[in-house]
Amino acid sequence: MPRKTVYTAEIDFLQILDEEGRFDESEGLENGQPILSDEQVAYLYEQMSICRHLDEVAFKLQRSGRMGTYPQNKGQEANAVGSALAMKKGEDWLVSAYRENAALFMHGLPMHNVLVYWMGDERGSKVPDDVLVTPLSVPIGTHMIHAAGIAWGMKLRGDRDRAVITYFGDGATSEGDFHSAMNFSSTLKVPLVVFCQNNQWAISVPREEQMASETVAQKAIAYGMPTIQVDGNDIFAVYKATKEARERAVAGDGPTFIEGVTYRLADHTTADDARRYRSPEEVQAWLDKDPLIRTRKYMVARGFWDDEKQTELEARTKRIVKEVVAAAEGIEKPSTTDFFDHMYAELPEELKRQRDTMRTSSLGQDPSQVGLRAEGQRV
Ligand SMILES: Cc1ncc(C[n+]2csc(CCOP(=O)(O)OP(=O)(O)O)c2C)c(N)n1
Ligand SMILES: [Mg+2]
Repeated sequence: MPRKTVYTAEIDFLQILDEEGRFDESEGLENGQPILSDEQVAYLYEQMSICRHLDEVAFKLQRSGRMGTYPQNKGQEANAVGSALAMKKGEDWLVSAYRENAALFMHGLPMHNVLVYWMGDERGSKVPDDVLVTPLSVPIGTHMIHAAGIAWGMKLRGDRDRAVITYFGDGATSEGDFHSAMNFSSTLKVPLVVFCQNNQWAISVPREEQMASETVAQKAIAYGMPTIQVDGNDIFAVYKATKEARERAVAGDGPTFIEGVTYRLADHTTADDARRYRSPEEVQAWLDKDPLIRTRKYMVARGFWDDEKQTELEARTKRIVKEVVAAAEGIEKPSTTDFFDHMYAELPEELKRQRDTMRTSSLGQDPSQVGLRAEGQRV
């Protein structure tokens, strides 16, 4: 019996706005107009700029001891904003990892929540009830199962015109949870957009060492999921692919995989020094593909952006971020007995005793007050 081919596959790559700011009309127009209006592009540019500046300020906060660890989003903003615009605010759920700040802000997460979280305060995870965003998730891949579950819930309840998007990194695709989420969501045909931010690195492990497959997108083929690779620094390509994926999801056609090819321009987190494992040439090549520069070139070429508008935006961005930092740092200090109050519905007797001891001992006091009292006693 001659062998026969039982399966063949191809992966499309979508790019609409290239790094020179050139626009591909064959993919980028709808009814003769760009798929993103000039107002939408300006809005996304502003969101990316705010996110970028927040990153820079967060880095300084960490370096000056005012924040714990922080993972910069720098370079990956187009993946976040292009996809967030394609999802429906207030209807769809965003289930993210930790490098999609701009998407979360666009869907209503107060910006200071993110800073509070990275300042080590769990109240940063308290998302307002009307914001359909899950808390930041650092355990790699675990949140993807929650995303599949939320989408399954939508399907079981018969929700109309609602979907879920989950974000994760290239490294997350090596986790078992990724595969569980892929399998459940595709077999159950849930309304999910599975969005991989392929930023080429999982801390110090490059993509080529992380996986033997040429693309991340092809992993979805094994799960029978439609899949596409897009230029993740191109807001148009990201928006278009996500919009199509969402349409498929709400039509009942199940999940779609999107690989947004991008680059982590900063260190993995403030606890990392990427210069130890990657070359300046590699970083420079990606700096040239920066989504903000590219979008700005497009706006200038279309005639709705100039240096004056840029200066105005920079001033506005600085003002916004300053207010966000003040809000984050101004939050009421947590009490050292909080963990007793929120762990149990009914606190066991022994723990009650421990809590009360804690409250009356110096350990339970605001450290600055303890210092003052100690000083006073010396006098
Ligand atoms: C379950 C789990 N294992 C290991 C880690 C440690 N860790 C933190 S980030 C990271 C790499 C993640 O890489 P990727 O998924 O590509 O996301 P990126 O940080 O590049 O955005 C690892 C292994 C973790 N947070 N959770
Ligand atoms: Mg990565």
